[in-house]
Amino acid sequence: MASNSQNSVVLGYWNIRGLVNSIRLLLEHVGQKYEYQAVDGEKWFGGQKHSMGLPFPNLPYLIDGNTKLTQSRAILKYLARKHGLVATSEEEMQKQDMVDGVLLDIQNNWGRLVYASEDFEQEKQKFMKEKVDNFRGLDKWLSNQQYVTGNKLNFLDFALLEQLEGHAAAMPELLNQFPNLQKYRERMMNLKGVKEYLTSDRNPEDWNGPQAKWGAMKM
Ligand SMILES: N[C@@H](CCC(=O)N[C@@H](CS)C(=O)NCC(=O)O)C(=O)O
Repeated sequence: MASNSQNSVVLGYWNIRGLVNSIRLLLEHVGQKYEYQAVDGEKWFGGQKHSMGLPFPNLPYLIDGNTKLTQSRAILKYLARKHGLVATSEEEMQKQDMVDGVLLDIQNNWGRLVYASEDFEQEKQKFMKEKVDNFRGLDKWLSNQQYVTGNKLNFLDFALLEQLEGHAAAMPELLNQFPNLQKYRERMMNLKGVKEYLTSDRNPEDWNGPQAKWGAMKM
């Protein structure tokens, strides 16, 4: 079956924000219908994982007709191409690739902090002193453009928004020093569908898997 934006797609993941929420934010913004499958751990590891025809079985997964994808960035980029949210000029593509790397660095630091901290409160203070260069860079980057690749919305804006939401929830003080990021967050929040989703009961309450030191899924 051909992919079509009118057809509903299927998105599966745990019932947490984790790696899936930037994808959901994009879907909600463009108004793409989707069925969200909150996966059950016993079923997933008990057989579902290897029964779905996924070439690299993992979570999140996306099914759109014959298209079956895993890897959160691959899913986000696929949907971005489908809905025209990718860079088109060479200059935008350079910005897109660079910001993609910056956001993955932020995601890795975040993952270490929330999953591997011995003492979360202590590590958080250290994090706010030592791990903010990329936030400082983005604050400057966004001083003269509305979105991360210029003045046209890009799929990475949903990835950045979700990261800002997580950091703001875990350490509200962090964003106080970055006025452009605060304005950007407000701008993103006011995009069609975004605030509606984030304040709806579709948006999972928990941020991370059950083993996390912050925002852990309640079992
Ligand atoms: N690089 C992958 C990482 C995927 C991943 O680690 N998924 C975790 C949740 S965040 C999981 O529980 N996967 C299910 C599994 O390992 O079977 C991505 O970006 O999608």
